[in-house]
Amino acid sequence: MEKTLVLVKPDGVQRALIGEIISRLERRGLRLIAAKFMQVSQELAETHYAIHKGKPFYEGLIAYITSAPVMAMVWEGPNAVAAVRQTMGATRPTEAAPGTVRHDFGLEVGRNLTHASDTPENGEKETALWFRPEELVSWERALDPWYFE
Ligand code: DAT
Ligand code: MG
Repeated sequence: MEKTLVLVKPDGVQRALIGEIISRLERRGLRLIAAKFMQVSQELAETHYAIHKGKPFYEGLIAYITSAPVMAMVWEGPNAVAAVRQTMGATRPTEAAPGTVRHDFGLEVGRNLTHASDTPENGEKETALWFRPEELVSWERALDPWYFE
């Protein structure tokens, strides 16, 4: 089953949007397999965003993600990566489609509320970066056959 790492970033936590964001993913039919509320270390932030090192927004991005706790989660399901990216919307809230999290709650790219893995490979890599294997819960929902064909 495809996995994706989802973060409710510090602005989402401070604005009390954790429940709203989880609710949207639950209603979509995705299955939660791991979650923790945590303060992100400088080291984890730098590893997670290593691909953006050197870009003009990098320092601000690291400061943002470490500025308050985040809600880190792993969700799984068929096409979980694409489904969650779609639910979150485009990186810039002003380019995100109406009905997406970033559109409905955001204004600026530097306060875009969530992270979601961008490929299935990164879903696996980011899951391994943020969670220990024993923190992942393998389970079946009674309603899985009504969400997953
Ligand atoms: P996404 O979070 O949609 O996967 P990304 O991986 O390209 O986007 O960038 C990671 C984060 O960095 C993004 O959520 C917000 C910030 N960011 C990206 N591009 C930016 C830009 N041009 N100016 C400011 N912040 C930016
Ligand atoms: Mg990204």
